[in-house]
Amino acid sequence: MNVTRGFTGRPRVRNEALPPGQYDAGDDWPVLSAEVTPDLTPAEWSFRVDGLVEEPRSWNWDEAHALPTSEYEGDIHCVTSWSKFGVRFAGVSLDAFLHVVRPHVSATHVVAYSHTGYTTNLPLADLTGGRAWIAWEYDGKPLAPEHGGPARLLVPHLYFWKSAKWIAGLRVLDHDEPGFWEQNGYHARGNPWEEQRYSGD
Ligand SMILES: Nc1nc2c(c(=O)[nH]1)N[C@H]1C(S)=C(S)[C@@H](COP(=O)(O)O)O[C@H]1N2
Ligand SMILES: [Mo]
Repeated sequence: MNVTRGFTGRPRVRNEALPPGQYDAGDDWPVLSAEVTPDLTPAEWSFRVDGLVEEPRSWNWDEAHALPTSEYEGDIHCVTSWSKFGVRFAGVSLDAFLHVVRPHVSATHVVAYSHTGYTTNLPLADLTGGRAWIAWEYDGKPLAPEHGGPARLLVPHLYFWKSAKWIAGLRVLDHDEPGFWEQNGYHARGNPWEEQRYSGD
C-alpha cells in the first residue's frame, strides 16, 4: 500500500496494482443502472434475509442502524473496466445480519434483489468474513440515490455489478441461480483478480 494525496488534501489509501484490464477512474464515479433511480426514502426502505435460514427476518431503517456500524475503505472494480481507489463506505457488515438469521448448513449461494427488481447471485462465502456490507454512507455522507441510496449491497472484492443498489433482500439457497446480468452472459462469481467477466472466463 502507498498513500497519495488527492486535491481534497485527504490522504488516499491506494493499492499498488489494478486488476487486469482495469483503469483508474480517479475522482469520477460513473453511474451504471439498468433501472430508473427509484424514489425510495429511508422510511420506505427495508432489508430482508430469508430462504434457507433458521430465522428469516426483515430490518427497517432504524433496526438496521441499531446493528454495529462497520466501514470499508479500499477499491471498487466495475466490469466495464473502471476502478476507483480508496473509496470509503459505512454501514453494517453482512456478518451481523447473517448471525441473526443463521443460514442452514446446506446453504451455498444467495440471490440478492433490489427494491427495483434487479437481481444478482453470489456464493454465500463471499458475503461472510467481513467482506460484504449493507452500505448507506459514502465519504461520510448519505449514499446518493443514483449510487443506490438509501442503502446498497457492497461486495468490493467482486466486480461491482454484484453490489446491488437499493438492496431489498437476500434469498439464501442451496444452489446457484443466475441474476440479471448473469442470465445475460456475465460470470457467476465475478472475481476481478481472475478477470471473471463473462460466463466462459
Ligand atoms: N439495482 C441495481 N444495482 C446495480 C446495478 C443496476 O443496474 N441496478 N448496476 C451494477 C453495476 S454493473 C455496477 S458497475 C454498479 C454501479 O454502481 P454505481 O452506479 O454506484 O457506480 O452497481 C451495480 N448494482
Ligand atoms: Mo458494472
